[in-house]
Amino acid sequence: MGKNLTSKIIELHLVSGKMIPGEEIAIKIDQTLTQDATGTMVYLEFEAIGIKRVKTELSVSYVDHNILQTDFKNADDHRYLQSVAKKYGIWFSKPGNGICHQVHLERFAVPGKTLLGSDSHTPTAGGCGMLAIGAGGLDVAMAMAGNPFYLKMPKVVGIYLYGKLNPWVSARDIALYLLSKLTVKGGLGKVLEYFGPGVKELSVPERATICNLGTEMGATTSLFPSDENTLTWLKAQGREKDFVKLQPDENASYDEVIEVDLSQLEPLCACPSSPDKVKRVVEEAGKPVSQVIIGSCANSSLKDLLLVAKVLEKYRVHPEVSFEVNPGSLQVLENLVALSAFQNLLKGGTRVHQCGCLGCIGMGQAPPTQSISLRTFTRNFPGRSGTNPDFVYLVSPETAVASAVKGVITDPRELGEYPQIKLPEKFVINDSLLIPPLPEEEAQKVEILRGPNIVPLPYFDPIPQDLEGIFLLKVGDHITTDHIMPAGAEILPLRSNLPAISKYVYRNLDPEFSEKALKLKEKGLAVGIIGGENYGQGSSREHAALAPRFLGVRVKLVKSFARIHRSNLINFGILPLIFENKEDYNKIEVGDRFLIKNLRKALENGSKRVEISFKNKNSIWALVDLTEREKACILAGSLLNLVKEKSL
Ligand code: MIC
Ligand code: SF4
Repeated sequence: MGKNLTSKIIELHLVSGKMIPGEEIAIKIDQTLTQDATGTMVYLEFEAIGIKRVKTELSVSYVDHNILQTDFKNADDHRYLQSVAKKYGIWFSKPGNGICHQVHLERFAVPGKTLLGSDSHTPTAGGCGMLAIGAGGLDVAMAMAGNPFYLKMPKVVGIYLYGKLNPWVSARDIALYLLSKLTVKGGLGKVLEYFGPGVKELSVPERATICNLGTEMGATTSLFPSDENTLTWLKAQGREKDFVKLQPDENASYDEVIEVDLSQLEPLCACPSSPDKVKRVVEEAGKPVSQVIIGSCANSSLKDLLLVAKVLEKYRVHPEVSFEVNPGSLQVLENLVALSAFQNLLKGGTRVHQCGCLGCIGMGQAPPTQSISLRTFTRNFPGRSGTNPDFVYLVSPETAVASAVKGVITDPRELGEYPQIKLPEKFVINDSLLIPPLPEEEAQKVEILRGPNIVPLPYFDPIPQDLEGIFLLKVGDHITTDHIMPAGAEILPLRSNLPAISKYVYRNLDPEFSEKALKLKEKGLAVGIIGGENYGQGSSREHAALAPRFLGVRVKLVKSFARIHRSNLINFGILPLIFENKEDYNKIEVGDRFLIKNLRKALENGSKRVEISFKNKNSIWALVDLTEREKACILAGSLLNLVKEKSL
């Protein structure tokens, strides 16, 4: 049997380990990206590692999330990030230049290279044939310092595409279809690799939409081959020199194959409040909508906005609807203008925002109470929009604009003939908001600019021999990092201030959590959390590990973990345990006092299970599924401690 493309790229980057699914491997990282909301912490960590200049081929620091400057905090972060980029040899993408994943696809993605990003949607670059993986900030800082990235060798699922999409059905619908099959955890431990005759029907930005949404399936990453369409994209970007043809072998083997007949798909939507609550748009049709937004790293490319502009050539936005556009990048915006399509957006009744994440992460654009908001965003987790409860649907740009003009959820096929969209052979390119790295000599002289909200990381103590504490919170399945560490305009500016942001941990599940946890910490007791399946799905934010750790959380006992969150827990010394017997979940209550005796010894001796005993009930067993490297990290208290111990 031949090799699939994922294995080929991994093989070329393999630093250690065997490429057997489930085994730990380490791969060389060629490029990194950070965004501002995770980036300040990444660079504080990078500074703590103490390297003079990044060791990657290319590293980019984007500012796209925290772009509302309601006081000094976000502005100080931007200034800090720019000065760090200058000092350490990093590209800097200024606020207004666009969403990291869209800009990376346009200006930097290279087929066959590896990319590690401190954002869960980093796999978007898989649309350009890159092996692009989302990770916690510390892993990205380590990669910038020249270390390999450790992960479990994923299974490779081949997604065989054939047939042709019908008019008004688009890349988003392919992803929604897969979400309906795989659900938010179906991709765990897997790479989704697309192949088959249907691949050539999709342009790079369409492929990027599909790869982007693989994150919502829990996939490690998603990947398309690099072919004629990739060359067309790179040529349009003036980057044909970056092109390499990459294909799986003819008879490539996959761990599993899913077939998708593109011609059978129809417009789909993800209903409130999970990306996998997928229905046909016709099933929801007729419900009034108050807000419709085109944006996010999933669906705000030039093709998406040209489609919207074409529709608005003929129709006007319904008077009861706020129709908003957040262009994915400055390049998208500038090309819309150059192609005279921008005018149609304005004439049709669009409210245009700056390029960036905005409402996707609750930075503005909260919808009105008890009303439906349709978005081409990535996730519709409860309350993420900023309004609580919210009723957010995820849809294609086609469905979004059709609903915006009709005022009710509408199957876009009702709009009649599908407009012809042609992307320019050469995009207008303007890199004026993209600052290249300084030469080394000049860079050394740069002073890093900090503001009062940028607080250095505290010391995290090693795990004790006997871990004694209280289970302070019990949650169900599919808890997201938005539940653990909410985002939004109020909280995001605190990303570089751990003591301040930790006050919001689990805020929507238990408003008093942080106070209660700190009290236990003062008494010398550890805090434990009980969770269900796929615990920690969603974003890569390491604050969802860091902030609980700051509050004294030392152990999380769940049925299963999402990949990035699990790594973040380990990086910051929180012990991830799995119920040996899932039924035991029902036996533990909030407030139970627990003891794990001789924990250090158990970890040092390589025990695969530990006993958790209670004062008032029978003890239970939990699985310790940690590699040697991960164990060392937990014992040291954090990966940073470990790195420092090693360099002494
Ligand atoms: C998200 O979409 O949830 C974010 C905001 O981009 C996060 C990163 C963050 O929390 O800063 C992600 O997806 O990793
Ligand atoms: Fe930004 Fe939303 Fe994409 Fe996250 S998912 S990077 S918040 S646009």
